[in-house]
Amino acid sequence: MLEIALINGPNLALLGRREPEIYGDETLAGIVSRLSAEAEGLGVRLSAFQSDVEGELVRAVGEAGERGGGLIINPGAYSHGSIAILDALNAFPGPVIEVHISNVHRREPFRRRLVTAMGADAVISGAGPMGYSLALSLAVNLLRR
Ligand code: CA2
Repeated sequence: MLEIALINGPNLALLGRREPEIYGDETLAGIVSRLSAEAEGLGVRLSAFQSDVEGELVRAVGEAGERGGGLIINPGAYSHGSIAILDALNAFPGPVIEVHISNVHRREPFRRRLVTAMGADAVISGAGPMGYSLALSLAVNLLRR
């Protein structure tokens, strides 16, 4: 069965607990269980990983690449500066969709620079937690193309 890896970066474990006006009120566990059900409906398997540590995210991208399939990643604040994550995304063999829950273009200017997005096939920003569902459907579509 095809696998889609969902990787979330720093502070995303706080989802649903603080700043709901920016990030919505769904918890990360809620997003993962909703997405797992959606993945099952699409005939793919979802794996999920979250870390606040850059190196662990790099490793998780590499390991997902070894398993094959697609990748949905929200690198959190590392999106704005991590060349290590960018390099890992560039080495990922399958489709990569970068998700930002908030519209980074409507926030502080430093959030507009998306370093890691150079390694993504598509970027979804500002769709709220629903952005993960859009990314799942796109990743599956790209994998089956
Ligand atoms: O919009 C996004 O998804 C971001 O990747 C979220 C990052 C932020 O640094 C990026 O610029 C945009 C921050 C994630 C922090 O998540 C929190 C969730 C709830 C409460 C506090 C932080």
